[in-house]
Amino acid sequence: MGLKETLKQKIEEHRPRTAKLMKEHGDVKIGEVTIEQAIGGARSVKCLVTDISYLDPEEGIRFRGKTIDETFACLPKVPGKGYPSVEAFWYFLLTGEAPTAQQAEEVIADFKARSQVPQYVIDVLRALPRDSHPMAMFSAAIVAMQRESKFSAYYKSGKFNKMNAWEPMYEESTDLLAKLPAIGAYIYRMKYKGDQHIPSNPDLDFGGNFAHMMGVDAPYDDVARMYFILHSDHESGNVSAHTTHLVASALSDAYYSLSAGINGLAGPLHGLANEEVLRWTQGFMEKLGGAEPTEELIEKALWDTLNSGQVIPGYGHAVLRKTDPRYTSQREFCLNTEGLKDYPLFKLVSMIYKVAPGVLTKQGKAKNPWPNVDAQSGVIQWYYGVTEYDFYTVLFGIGRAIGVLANITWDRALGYPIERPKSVTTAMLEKWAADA
Ligand code: CMX
Repeated sequence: MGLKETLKQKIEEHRPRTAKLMKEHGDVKIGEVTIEQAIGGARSVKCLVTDISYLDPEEGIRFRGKTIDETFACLPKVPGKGYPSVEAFWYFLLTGEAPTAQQAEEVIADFKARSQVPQYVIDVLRALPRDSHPMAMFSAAIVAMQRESKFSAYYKSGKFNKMNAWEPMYEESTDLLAKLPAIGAYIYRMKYKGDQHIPSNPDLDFGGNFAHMMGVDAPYDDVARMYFILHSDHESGNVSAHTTHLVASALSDAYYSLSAGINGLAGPLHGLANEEVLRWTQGFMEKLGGAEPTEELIEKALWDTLNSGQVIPGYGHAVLRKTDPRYTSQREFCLNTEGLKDYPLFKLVSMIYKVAPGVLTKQGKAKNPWPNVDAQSGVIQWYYGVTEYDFYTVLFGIGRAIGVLANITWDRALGYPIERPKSVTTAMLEKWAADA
C-alpha cells in the first residue's frame, strides 16, 4: 500500500476514537486554568490534541511515540547515507508506521513530481528588496503559491464534505513541502552567492537535493536530513505549530497556514534563536580579538547579556526541564565527526554549555537553565560553510513545515473545529481573585 492509502486506513481507524471521546467522555476534566496561566501565555494548559509528537518535560520529544534515536533507527536510510530521507520521515509522521525502503522510494518519487517551483514565486522573491530578511522572503514565497491551493478549490467547489477534506489538505501539504528545498536554496543563493543558482537534481531525495542546490558538498546532505527531521515537530503548543493549526482551523488552506506559522517561527524567542546564538557567539569572539576564550570570559559575557535585559539565546524552554535531546543529538553528531569535534566554534559552544546553566540558575529567573535545539544547530551549519546566520531560521522553517503540515492534514481528518478560546477581562480576574 502507498502512503495515501495507508494514511486513509489510519484515519478511518482513528476517527471512532475521537468520536467516542467527544460523545461519551466530553465532560471529563483534563486540567484547570489559573490566573497565572491566563496572563502567562497559557503555559501548561492542556487544550490541544496531536498524535504526531509528544514533548515530555524531562525526556524531550518523541515522534509518533519514538525517541530521536529510535526514530532514526526505525526508518530506511538513503542508500549509501547515514540518515533516513525526509520523505520516509513524512510517511512515518503521517501514518505512525515506518515505511519499507520501497515505500520510501515511492514517496521520494512523488515529491519529485511535485517539486517544481512556479516561475511567479521566483519573480516574487526577486521583486523583494534584496536586504529583506530571508524569513520574510520564505513566508512570502509560500503565501504567493496560495492560488495553487487544492483545499481552497475543494472548499469552493460546492461539494465540500468535512469527512473528505483531509485529502486535498494532504495533497497540497505534499505539493508545498516538496517545493520548500528549492525555495530555501533559491533564497540562499540569490542573497548570498551572487545570485548564481544550481538546478535541481532529479536523482536526489529532499535533503540530498537541498544540499546540492545550496552548493554544499557531502556530508551536508546528511546534515540536511538530520536537521530537517530534528526540527520537524515539537508537539502542538509552540508558536509555529500552534499558529499553523490555529489558522488552518478556520479552514484556511496549507499555504496561508504554513506562511503564518513561519512568521511565528521568525521571532527571537522561537526559531530565530538559532541565528541569535551565532550572532552572540561571533560578537563574543570579536570582543575577544583573537584571545583564547575561557570559562571566566564566557561567564562575564553571559552576565553582560543578562544585565543588558536580553535573554541568553538557545537556553531555556517553556516545556522542557532538561537538556533538549535535539541539542544532544546534534552535539553527538559533532563529537562523532572528525574535524568538527575539534572545531573552535564547537569547543566554544561546548564551553558555553558548561557555564550558561550555572549562570542562569544563579540569576534564578529561567525555569529551565539548559540548552535547547537552537544552541547547537548553527555550529554545524557554520562548519560546513553555511555561515550566513540570517538564513538559519529558514532551515528551521523547512524542517518545521514537515511536522505542522502533517498536523493540519490530521486536523482535517479528525474534523477539528475552528479554534476559539475564551478571553476574560482583568476586572473579572480581580473579582475571582478576591472571591477565592
Ligand atoms: N536567558 C535569560 N532569561 C531567560 C531565559 C534565557 N535563556 N529563559 C528564560 N528566561 C527568563 C524569562 O525571560 C522570564 O523572565 P521575566 O520573568 O523577566 O519575563 C523568566 O526567565 C521565566 O521564563 P521561563 O518561564 O523560564 O521561560 P518561558 O516559558 O517564559 O520562555 C523561552 C521560554 C524559550 C522563550 C525562554 O527560555 C527564552 O527566551 N530563551 C531564549 C530564547 C530561545 O532560546 N528560544 C528558543 C526556544 C526553542 C525554540 O522555540 O526554537
